[in-house]
Amino acid sequence: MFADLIIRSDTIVSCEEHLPFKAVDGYVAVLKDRIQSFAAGEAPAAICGPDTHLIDARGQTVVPGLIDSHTHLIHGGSRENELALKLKGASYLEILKMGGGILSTVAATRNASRDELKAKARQSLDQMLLHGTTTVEAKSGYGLDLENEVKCLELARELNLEHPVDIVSTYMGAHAIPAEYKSNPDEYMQLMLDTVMPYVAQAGLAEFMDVFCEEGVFSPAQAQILMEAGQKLGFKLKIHADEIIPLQSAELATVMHAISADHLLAASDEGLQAMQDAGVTAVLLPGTSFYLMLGKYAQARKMIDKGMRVALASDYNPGTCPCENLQTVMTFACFGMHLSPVEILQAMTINAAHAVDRASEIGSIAAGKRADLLILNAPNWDYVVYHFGINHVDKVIKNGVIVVDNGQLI
Ligand code: IZC
Ligand code: ZN
Repeated sequence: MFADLIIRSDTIVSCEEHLPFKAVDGYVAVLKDRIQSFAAGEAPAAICGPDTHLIDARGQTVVPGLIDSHTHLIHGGSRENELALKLKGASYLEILKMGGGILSTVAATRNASRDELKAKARQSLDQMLLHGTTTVEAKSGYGLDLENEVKCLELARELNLEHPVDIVSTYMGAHAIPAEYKSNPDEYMQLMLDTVMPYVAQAGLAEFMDVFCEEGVFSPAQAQILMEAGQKLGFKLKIHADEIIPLQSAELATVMHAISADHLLAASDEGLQAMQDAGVTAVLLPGTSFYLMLGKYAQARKMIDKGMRVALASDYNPGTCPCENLQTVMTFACFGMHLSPVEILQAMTINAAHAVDRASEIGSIAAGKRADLLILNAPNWDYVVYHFGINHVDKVIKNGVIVVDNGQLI
């Protein structure tokens, strides 16, 4: 069968499961939306037909499309007003307690029309794609009530169909206690358990469920109740675990067979070991550590050295990481967490695919997988992390189609 597209490069990093990743001097052949074959050397004549599009990417680097496995994509408004408070020393949880933070974004999201929210999210998806992200996990959690959570999840579903970036949808009603339930949080728990979660599950609006387990937000006991109910409804689980205050949520993630536990700056050694034993992926968000001015990062070096599966994501959200660009996150992962460029690549490709339970479909260059590929203006992968602050993307191929060319959206 003739390929639709063949990319020839001397530096193809396929990102199959385990390090070390060796760059291959070879070709990637694409047929329809899939990788037809990937091998060293020249493409055989048998797959080069008269209509096969050839891209000569020698001198450039080819890698799988990046997967951003943790974002809060759909929201109204922005929170630059918090910057002055933060610079004066107000902490994230203090701002939230004052009714700011997430709750101000909830108000902006509820007040925004569908069209406004969609246009804003579309702009973010464009930025992600331009910087090499081809699949993004997107959490709800700024509507909180039934109407507005459903509004945001339906928009994610529409955008998934309309935009080249694939969206993996997560219901996160357990993101904050809404202002109207401030004095009665149990009633909000009941609203999620009795009404919102069954509706979202029944309508097929989310594949995952996530809980912000944090002091003053949802306790581990509340998180467990929600996760058990979510599991019964068929959601796969994620948890914002041990970000600021240690609450043994890494342990909870393991008990609940979550697909991932995210953040983990304050996770205990036992919790990390339990995650490793149970195969729970650690999703680390160094852009957030930087932006919260925490002066520390999750212990990525230790986690990787002990053999845990680590993914890196943006946490794109209006409060703690207003940044869609995974290449920026690479900078913090390298210079903050001391991860090597290939460890970072693994954490944003195959390991991130595991974090969204899509490892058989995406995350590496292998025959049969989706043809999600980046062609980078860099002579080797290390160069991409080394030369920070610019966009290295030349071309993005999504499902076999060139959607970014010469650094521009098509
Ligand atoms: O809007 O602050 N951490 N949720 C949990 C967030 C950050 C997003 C936000
Ligand atoms: Zn988050």
